[in-house]
Amino acid sequence: MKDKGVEKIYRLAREQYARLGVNTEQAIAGLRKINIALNCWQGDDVTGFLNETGISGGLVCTGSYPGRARSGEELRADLHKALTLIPGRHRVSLHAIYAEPRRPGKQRNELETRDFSAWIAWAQANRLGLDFNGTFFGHPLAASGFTLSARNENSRRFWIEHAAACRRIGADIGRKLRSPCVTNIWIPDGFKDIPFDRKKPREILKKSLDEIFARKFNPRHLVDSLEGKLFGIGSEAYVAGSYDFYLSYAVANGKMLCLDMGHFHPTESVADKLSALLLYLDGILLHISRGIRWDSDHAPILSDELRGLAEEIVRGGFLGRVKIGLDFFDASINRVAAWVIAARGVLKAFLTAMLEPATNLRQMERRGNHTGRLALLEELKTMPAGIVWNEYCRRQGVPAGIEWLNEIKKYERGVLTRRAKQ
Ligand code: RNT
Ligand code: ZN
Repeated sequence: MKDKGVEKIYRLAREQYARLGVNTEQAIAGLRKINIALNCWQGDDVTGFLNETGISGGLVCTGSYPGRARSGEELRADLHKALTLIPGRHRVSLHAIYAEPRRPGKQRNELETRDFSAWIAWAQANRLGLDFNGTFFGHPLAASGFTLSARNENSRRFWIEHAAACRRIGADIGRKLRSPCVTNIWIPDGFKDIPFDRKKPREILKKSLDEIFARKFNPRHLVDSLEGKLFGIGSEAYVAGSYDFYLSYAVANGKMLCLDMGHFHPTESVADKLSALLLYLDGILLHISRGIRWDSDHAPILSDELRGLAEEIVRGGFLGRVKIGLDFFDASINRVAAWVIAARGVLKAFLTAMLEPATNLRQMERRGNHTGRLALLEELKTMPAGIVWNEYCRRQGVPAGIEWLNEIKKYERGVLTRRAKQ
């Protein structure tokens, strides 16, 4: 639709919201402040550039859509394309395997900031923040299924050194980009079958983390985060770094906890956890993902689950303490489109959360008017949030509505398909 049309319809939607006591301009201003970290690993099916054994750690990426990025240049070009179709200013989350060392064969425990200099220069040029993740999988020293909780001291040492390298890199990135680099640790450690000793790996993991975090960095440069999991492929019976483990560790040591939406029992609500956790934790990192039947890492969509999460963050006033990252990998659809669908979905979830008549709803609840609360919440579901969204996109100079897909089609014809033929 032409710009004039979008604006005109927006004015009607603004009035409709105003009648409920909602200021759409305030919601638009709030939405501008939200940064989402696009997960770089969606662009190449979690392969990376280090020519090691590739994905595993129980992670599975299915599909063979043409055009997977095979180098830093290709991956950055794809991310750039996606970012032009997502309104607002965002971030990119890297994994250690996306290093581009000059010397081939550089080991993960030897990685240095200069191995990420192309990413840093690109982020500076595009005014993007960067976050970071250690890569504790897809490596011969992770083949036993244990890394930071390994009984084998050689392996454990290697992974401690890797984590230490990641933190040094993260701190440098945060300093150079003047924005704290959230540096996340997720390890695949666990048993496929029922363990006899559940205690030992956790004791070792605690010791390893204590060694890793002994070095202190300026929190304006580096923020550490820890990601637990319920189970994985190959760690069905036991996961050393469980939710309970990391929650306790994070509270005791002032670390950020990472909640991945695919890492809980399917009936467990991540949204409901926030107001409890944030009474004790300074901050939370979200890995926004969509599991279907298991931790399948589908691209996030505007689901009730995602909306519920955004609502909790907005209602609780937690925006300053919750870092929003994407975590999924789907090679069955256009990988660049997947980022756009995911990020636009997340932003729409935040927009609808910001379009709630919070004062009114809070007052009803306080007065015990549960009928009114339910009625109003139902009414909100069919309010014209999509029109406010289109206006926001128009103001940000990003295609409103499904028009963004034309840009992807052009990119697919001009870049991705050609890539696949090379
Ligand atoms: C694995 C974790 C982890 C990874 C990425 C690649 O279950 O979710 O965050 O998905 O780091
Ligand atoms: Zn995750």
